[in-house]
Amino acid sequence: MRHLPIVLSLSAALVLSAGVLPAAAQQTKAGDLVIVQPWSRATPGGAKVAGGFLVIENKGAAADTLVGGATGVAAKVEVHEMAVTNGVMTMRELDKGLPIAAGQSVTLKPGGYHIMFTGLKQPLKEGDKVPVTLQFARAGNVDVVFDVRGVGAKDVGTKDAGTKDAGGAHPHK
Ligand SMILES: [Cu+2]
Repeated sequence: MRHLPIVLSLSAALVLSAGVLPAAAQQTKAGDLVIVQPWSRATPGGAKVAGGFLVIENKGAAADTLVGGATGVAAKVEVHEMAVTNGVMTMRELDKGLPIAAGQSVTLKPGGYHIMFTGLKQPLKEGDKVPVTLQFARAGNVDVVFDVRGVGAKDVGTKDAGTKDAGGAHPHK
C-alpha cells in the first residue's frame, strides 16, 4: 500500500531561534492517520539505541495499530513502552504493537510509549533529518522524517537550554 506523505515544510524557521513554538508542527497524513512532529534525540558517542517520539492521530472510524517500521540508520525500529514498576523505570517492546483507537490520538514521548531505534549504524546528531517508514496494521507503510533534537530535549517544542546550535552542524551530506 502506498501513501505519499504530505510533509509540510513550514518548519523552515526550524530550530534556529530558541523559543520557537511548535505551531508549525510537521504533519504527515496517511489514510485516516495524521502523524505529527516526529523527533528524536542526538545520541552520545557509541550509543546503539535512540528513542523516537511523535503524536499519532486516528481520525477514522476504525482502530489502527503501530506495529513497527524501518529506517536506514538502525537495524530495527521497535515500539516500546516505558513504565515505572516498583520505583524502577523499565521498558519493553510491545510485541502486539501500539493500538490507536478510532477517533483518538496517542502521544509517544520520553518516559512513555516510544519508538526505539536499535542497532544504530551511526550517531544521531542534532539537526539531522532521519527518514523512517512506520508500519501500521491498517494504514500500511507511512514515510515520515524524524527531526533530531539536542541530547537533553524533553518534549516537542522543548530544547535543552545548553543547546549550541550555531548552524553548520551538519558534518555529512
Ligand atoms: Cu525503548
